[in-house]
Amino acid sequence: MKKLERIEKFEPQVQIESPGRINLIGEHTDYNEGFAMPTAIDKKLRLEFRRNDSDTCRIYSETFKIGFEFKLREELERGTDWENYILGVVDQIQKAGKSIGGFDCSIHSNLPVGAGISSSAALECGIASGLNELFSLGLNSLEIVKLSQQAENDFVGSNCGIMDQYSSVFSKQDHLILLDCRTLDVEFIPANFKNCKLLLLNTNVAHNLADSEYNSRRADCEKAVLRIQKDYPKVNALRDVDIDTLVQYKDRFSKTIYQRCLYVLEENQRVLQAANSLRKGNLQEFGSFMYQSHEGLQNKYEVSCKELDFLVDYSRDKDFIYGSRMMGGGFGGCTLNLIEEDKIDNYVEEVSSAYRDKFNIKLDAFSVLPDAGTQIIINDYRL
Ligand code: GAF
Repeated sequence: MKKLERIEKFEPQVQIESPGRINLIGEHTDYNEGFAMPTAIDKKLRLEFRRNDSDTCRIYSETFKIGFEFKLREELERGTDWENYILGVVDQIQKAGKSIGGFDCSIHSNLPVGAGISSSAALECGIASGLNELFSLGLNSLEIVKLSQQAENDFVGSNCGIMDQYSSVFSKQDHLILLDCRTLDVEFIPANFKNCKLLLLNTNVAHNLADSEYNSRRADCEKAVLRIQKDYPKVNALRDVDIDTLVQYKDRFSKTIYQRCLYVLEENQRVLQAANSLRKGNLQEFGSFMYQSHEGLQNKYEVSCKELDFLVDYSRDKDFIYGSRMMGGGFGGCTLNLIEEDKIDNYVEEVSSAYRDKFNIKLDAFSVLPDAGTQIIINDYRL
């Protein structure tokens, strides 16, 4: 593996737009085969590809001015975090018995990294989609999603669920996905937020427990399922457990494990209730589920952090904010806020200054729109 200082400008043969995602509600439910409500957003990567008729792959981020190159071989060497998202996809493609040649890829981004809006899934799915087109691999969209998730599980070492990759690929403009993470059945719910907008407040912190704690939350849930299965063999995931059944384990599980499971069961219910609120157009009610979700993540699932809690608490007495919660895996990243549009500027100014006073950290704020998943542009006259 070699660092790359720059890449020659080239006419792309394939271009891909690969978006980040938000999740309205349903956090840490995907790997428990439950429900979530994500959508892709109008912040994305643009990846340009061309074949280079060699066995060398060159990847360069025009935005961050970093790059690397590697040679195609059976056993790929591991690199740094962002390199591994790419290498992991190439590795999965090879393991699927598909053959690719050398390629050049340059990447432009307006997607903040480490903000919990899944720049990693955008990168994995963007690379997988681009190589699929460039080398006619014949993968369908669901195969791209699963291969990208597997790349993250195997190569990067994060046992993530399917939500991020699924929404990055399959979203529809101006809609939210009510996603059943077990069956992958979806309902596209119109994102009718009336006079409100979705505002992200980026704490600009990324506590480094994130990966290990994420994997240990998942392991806790799986341990609980194994125990419940002994009495209820049909239980395959927390999705199959109802709250009355869980209560029977209150004294048999540690308090921590019991609380983790309770959070997941409650969050699954909240997603379905919140979907109803949206269908009825009741944004206040929808927002109250966002606050409940945050409380569960903070106190039962314990994946929040003081910076996220501060931002959610700060919003509570503002009648123009209907809901606020941490988003994504946790331990940093963004809060998602459902806020009346004409109040955004003043609120951002106020909360930024309170956040700076408290933590001496600059807050970043940006509103996002639900947008379409992966877009593919093929300049096939060159292929
Ligand atoms: C991360 C993971 F990648 C998702 O699969 C999901 O579990 C999320 O955290 C929490 O809801 O984004």
